[in-house]
Amino acid sequence: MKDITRDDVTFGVMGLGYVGLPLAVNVGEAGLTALGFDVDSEVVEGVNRGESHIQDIPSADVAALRKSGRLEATTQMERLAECDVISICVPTPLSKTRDPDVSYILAAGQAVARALRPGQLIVLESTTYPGTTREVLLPLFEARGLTVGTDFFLCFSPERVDPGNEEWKTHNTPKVIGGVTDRCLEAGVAAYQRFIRTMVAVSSPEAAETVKILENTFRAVNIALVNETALIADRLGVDIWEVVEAAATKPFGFMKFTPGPGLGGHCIPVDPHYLSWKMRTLDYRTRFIELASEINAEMPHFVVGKVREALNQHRKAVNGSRVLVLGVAYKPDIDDVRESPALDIMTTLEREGAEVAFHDPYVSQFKEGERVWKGVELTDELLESVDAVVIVTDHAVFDLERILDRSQVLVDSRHAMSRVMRERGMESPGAWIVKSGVPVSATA
Ligand code: SAJ
Repeated sequence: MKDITRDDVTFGVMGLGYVGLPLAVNVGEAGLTALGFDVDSEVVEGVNRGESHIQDIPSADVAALRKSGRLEATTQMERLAECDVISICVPTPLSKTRDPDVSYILAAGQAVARALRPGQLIVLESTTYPGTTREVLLPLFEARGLTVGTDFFLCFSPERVDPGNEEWKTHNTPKVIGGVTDRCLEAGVAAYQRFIRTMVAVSSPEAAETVKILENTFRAVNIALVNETALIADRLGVDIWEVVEAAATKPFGFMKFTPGPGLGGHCIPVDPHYLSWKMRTLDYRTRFIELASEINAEMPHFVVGKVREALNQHRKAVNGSRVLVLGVAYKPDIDDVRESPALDIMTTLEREGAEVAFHDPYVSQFKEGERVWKGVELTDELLESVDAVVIVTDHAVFDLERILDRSQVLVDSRHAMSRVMRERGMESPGAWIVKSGVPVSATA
C-alpha cells in the first residue's frame, strides 16, 4: 500500500489503444509516472515523439507529458518490473469461430508473470467473460511462487471508454473494481482513486466482469429491440422514427435507442458473446444475446433491401447500378470501422452486382481481410451521377442539404435527413427511402 500510494509510483499500462492511452495520460496528468507498453513499435515511437494515435487524446497532451517526463512508452516487457501498478488494457476480439480470443490477455499475463515481484498490483481492464481474472491470470502469477493478496494484488476493473464522448472521460466516469482478496480490492481502489473521481467496489473480480458484460448486453439487446420494432413498423407502414421520438417523451421507464444499419464497434457486437461462450461451458443458453445478435445482423440486409426498392422505383436493378455509401465508421464522428455494418452493406451490394464506392471524412481507406477499400472524394458530380446514395453513418460534418439536393435516389439508414426534410415540408422524413424519383408517400 505504501508503494502504491507513493508520489513517484510507476503505473504501467499494457496496450496503448482507445482505453490504454487515455488511462496513461490520466495517470501522467495526475502527476504520477506512466509507463506504457505496446507490442506495436510504431505506436510506442509515436507516443515517445509526443504524438497521439487516438482520436480522443490530443497530441499536445501526450507531448506535454513527454516533456515533463510523466509518460514513456516501450516495447520492452521486462520493464514491467519497474511498475508498482500494471493495468492490462489489451484487445479481446472474437476468433474466426466467434469464440472469445483471450490470446492477448494471455500474452500480457505471461509478460507480467515473468517480471512479477512482491508488492505489485495488477488490474485487468479488458472486457472478458466472468472468471478470466481468476482462471486465466491468477495461475500464471501464482506459478511464480508468490501469494495473491500478500505478495501481489490482482483486480478486475472494466474499462468504460465511450469513443467520441465529450462529456464522460476516463477521469469522471465511475469505475467498478473487484479484487481477488480484500487486500487486493483495497490496493486497487487506492491506486485508481488518485486520478479517477469515483471508484465503485464490488465483492469479486467475477462480479466486476459480469457488470461490464451486463452493461454491453443491455445495449446490444435494446438496440436489437428497436431494430426489430423497425422491421415490424416497416411491414405495418408505420414510421419507426416517429414512433421512437414519441415513445421517448415518456419521462420514466423508457430509454431511447434508435434503429440503424446494424451493430458496429469492437465492444457491443463482441462482448456479449464472451458471456454466451462462458455460459455454454456451464450448460446455459443466453437466449437474449443470441436473439439480439441475429436481429442486429439482419439490419445491413434490410438497408440493402431499401436500396433495391428505391432503385426499383427508378426502374433500375441493383445489378449494374453505381451506389455511393456515405459513412463507413461504426458510429458517427469517429474513424473506427471495426465490425461496422457498412462493410456488410457494401459487400452485399457488390455481390448483387452493384458498383460500390464510399466516402467517409474520417476514413480515407481501410482493409477488410486482404482487400483495401479506398474512399472517394465527395463531389457534386459524383452525387449527381451515382444511381443511389445511402447514408450508413451520419457524421455531423455531412452537408445534408447538398446530399439531398444532388442525389437522384437517397436511402437514409440513420434518419439523418429528418431535420432538412421537415424544414422543407417534405413528406414523412421517417421513411428509409428519402428520395427515389416517386413521391415518398407512394412508398409508405
Ligand atoms: N447503435 C444503434 N442504436 C443506438 C445506439 C447505438 O444502432 O441506439 C449502434 C451504433 O451505431 C454502433 C453500435 O450500436 O454501431 C455501438 O454503439 P455504442 O453507442 O454502444 O458505442 P461504442 O461501442 O463505441 O461504445 C460503447 C459505449 N457506449 C455507450 O455507452 C454510449 C459503452 O457501452 C462502452 O463503454 C463501450 O461501448 C465499451 O467499451 O464497451
